[in-house]
Amino acid sequence: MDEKQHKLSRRRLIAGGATAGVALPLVHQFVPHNGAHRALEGAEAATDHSEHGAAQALHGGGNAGPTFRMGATVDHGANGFNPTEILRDFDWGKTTRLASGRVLREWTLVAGDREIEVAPGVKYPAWTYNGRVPGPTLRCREGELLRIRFVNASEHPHTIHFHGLHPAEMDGVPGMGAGLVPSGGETTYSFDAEPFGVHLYHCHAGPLAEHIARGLYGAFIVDPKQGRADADEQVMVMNGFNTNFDAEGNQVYAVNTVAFHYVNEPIAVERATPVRIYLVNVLEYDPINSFHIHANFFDYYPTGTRLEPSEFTDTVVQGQAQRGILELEFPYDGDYMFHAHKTEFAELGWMGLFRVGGDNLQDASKKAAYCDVAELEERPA
Ligand SMILES: [Cu+2]
Repeated sequence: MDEKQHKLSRRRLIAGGATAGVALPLVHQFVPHNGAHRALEGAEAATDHSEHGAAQALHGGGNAGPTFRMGATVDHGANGFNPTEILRDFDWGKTTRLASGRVLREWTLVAGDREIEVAPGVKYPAWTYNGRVPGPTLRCREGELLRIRFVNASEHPHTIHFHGLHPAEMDGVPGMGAGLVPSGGETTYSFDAEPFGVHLYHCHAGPLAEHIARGLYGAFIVDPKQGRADADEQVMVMNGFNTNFDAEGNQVYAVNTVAFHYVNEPIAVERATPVRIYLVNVLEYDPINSFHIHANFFDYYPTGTRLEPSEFTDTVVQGQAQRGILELEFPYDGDYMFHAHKTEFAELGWMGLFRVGGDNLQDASKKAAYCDVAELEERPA
């Protein structure tokens, strides 16, 4: 394709949401091959705001700047959820003690249809659990009895399929137990909380790929009986949006739905303090996803089902429905990127920053102190 055509396509991706409410009519293959992103709206904004430091300057998207407009953010109010809140929002449900002494933990999940903004100006007609994507992070403790009332307020039939150990009739798939729950219908899933680990739930109606891709999924965490050590706990659901509905890859990638959200609002963490990330990959239409942290390493517990880590690394790869727990501490203050090390995904939104130790490194004078080499003394070689 020629450059003009190329640029037009990219512009449609970036600004297309201005036409709002409809899927973006762009051709997927234009996206991954656009290595040298031109000085579109985004790059200009990044240049304008360069004095604000790393959050803007380190953005993906090639030399000229980001893929999406920098400085712009989505309307979290209209979306009805904010990824900064989703990050540390664990839904423990409502508990009662049964006569046997056992804990019964209950939730209600309501499926619905809702347009959400997944990148600045990019609207997507999502299907949601409890009005958000990802759905609520359901959290419980090993051995409890769980009961999930599912109400289908969407116009389409859906289910909830949980990963975990349970009888076939509680599996949330068509043709078994309650099977497909029609629009306006409801059912209740009930099973034991096992095994401990980080799991997920998602709709299992067909066509399955679309029912997942539209947003019907969430993290499901079962704590070990003895609990886990104190940490700054976070949940990251890696997802994407096939905004042109061709079922070939995605045009927007993210953790917790909104492209570049944690670049615009870095995740504040304390130095030398344990951080535990429950990482889940639900990405549809792409075979793999990954998580990479800069300038640090983490202990990795695949599926979180063992108490000893399998690996000490800075990068982990997950296929769809793979998940795990990452434990790490940040030894130094500053801003540290994390992103898919499938760099195509990073440039299309799957990127964020941890901000360690507050805003001190965003002070422009401090930055100049170590960036400016002009005043260094000359010395003989
Ligand atoms: Cu569904």
